[in-house]
Amino acid sequence: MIVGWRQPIVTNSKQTDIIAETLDKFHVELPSWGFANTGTRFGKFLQPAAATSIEEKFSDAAQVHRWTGVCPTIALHVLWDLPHGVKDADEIRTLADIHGVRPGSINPNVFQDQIYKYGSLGNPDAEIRRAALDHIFDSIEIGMALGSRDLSLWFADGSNYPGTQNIRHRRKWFEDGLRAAHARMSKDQRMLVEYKPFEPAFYHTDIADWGMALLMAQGAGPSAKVLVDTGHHYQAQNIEQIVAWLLDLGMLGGFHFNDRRYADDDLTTGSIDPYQVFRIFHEILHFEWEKGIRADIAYMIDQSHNLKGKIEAMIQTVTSIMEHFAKAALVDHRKLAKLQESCDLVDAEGCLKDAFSTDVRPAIREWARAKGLPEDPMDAFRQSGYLERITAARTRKNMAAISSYA
Ligand code: PSV
Ligand code: MN
Repeated sequence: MIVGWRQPIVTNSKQTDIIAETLDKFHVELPSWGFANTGTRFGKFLQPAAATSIEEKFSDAAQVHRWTGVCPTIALHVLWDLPHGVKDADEIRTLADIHGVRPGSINPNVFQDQIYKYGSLGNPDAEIRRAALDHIFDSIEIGMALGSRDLSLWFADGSNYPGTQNIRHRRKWFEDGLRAAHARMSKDQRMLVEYKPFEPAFYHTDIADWGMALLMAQGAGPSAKVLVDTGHHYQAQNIEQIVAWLLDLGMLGGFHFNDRRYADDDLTTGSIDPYQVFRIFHEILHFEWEKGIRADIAYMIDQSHNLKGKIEAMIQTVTSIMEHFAKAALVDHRKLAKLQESCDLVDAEGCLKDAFSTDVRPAIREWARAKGLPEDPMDAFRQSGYLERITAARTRKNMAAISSYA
């Protein structure tokens, strides 16, 4: 006998049923930008198989969905994916039909153009604020044309040097802009307001944290909610507490999943702090159990890998997210609620840890088998020959981009 070694906790048949039921209802959205060549501000390492067009992004996203079964939608970034605005909607619809992946959240881009050097909706220049708002209006129209519900707003606005911007004026301009955007949306659309405490602005960011995003969303109108990007927090911030508060206030709209070591690192979800992913899912599933309702949350991935193969990185992420969601579903909510009431600290924490320590992979494999999906999505993808095909088809295009860098 090896002293100190404990048998891993594996699922029993009741738990396998719980996991199957949970995964049946689970979807996570893929980011179109996760399939294209992207990099850091120091440079890009271009990949021969990276997607070079919106068609290739749909095709790659469809692969992830095909092997995992839980990614039926793809988030679109307007300037990158629909450069001609709503005129590109027909092409997107055709691609969705061909590849069997629907357009998901629509992400306006009010950070890339030269005019946004000093901000978009927070810019002191009223004409630039207007240009940003017009782009957001166009994005709302795209959402309507594609039947996609969520308008996902992230702003790079802020300043780099103390004293250089009027923080209060900018706050008001944001409030006005978001209210105007909300008034443009149809009743079926939602606005998600994302926050970020740093980068690219390093002194102040106009929507820096969940409290500011909450106030902005509440000020915009009833269909505006907060989007939590797990990378957009300071070290040691308790993200699951933010999640619990937003749930309780009916203001949690969605997630951008990734992981972080230092800042907004875009690391594979669960690669650095898997327990945190679990704790976030636990807060959601415990809320749903207690209230007897399903929280209306858009689960989305926001990762763009520079070093790992892009499709493999996405499959690895989706698999990790499924595992942590499944583990969170195994928490004995009734028992935990009682232990919390009686402040039975050791056993309450143990109850959480038992679920976290359970090896859910056999149950997920069983679920996949029952769905006609491969038990090992990564292996199925590797066996499919897709990567070899796209590498052959795309290398020249991607290499041309490399030589244009030289
Ligand atoms: C910004 O860091 C962000 O998290 C926003 O969600 C953007 O839309 C996305 O990354 C891609 O740049
Ligand atoms: Mn994000």
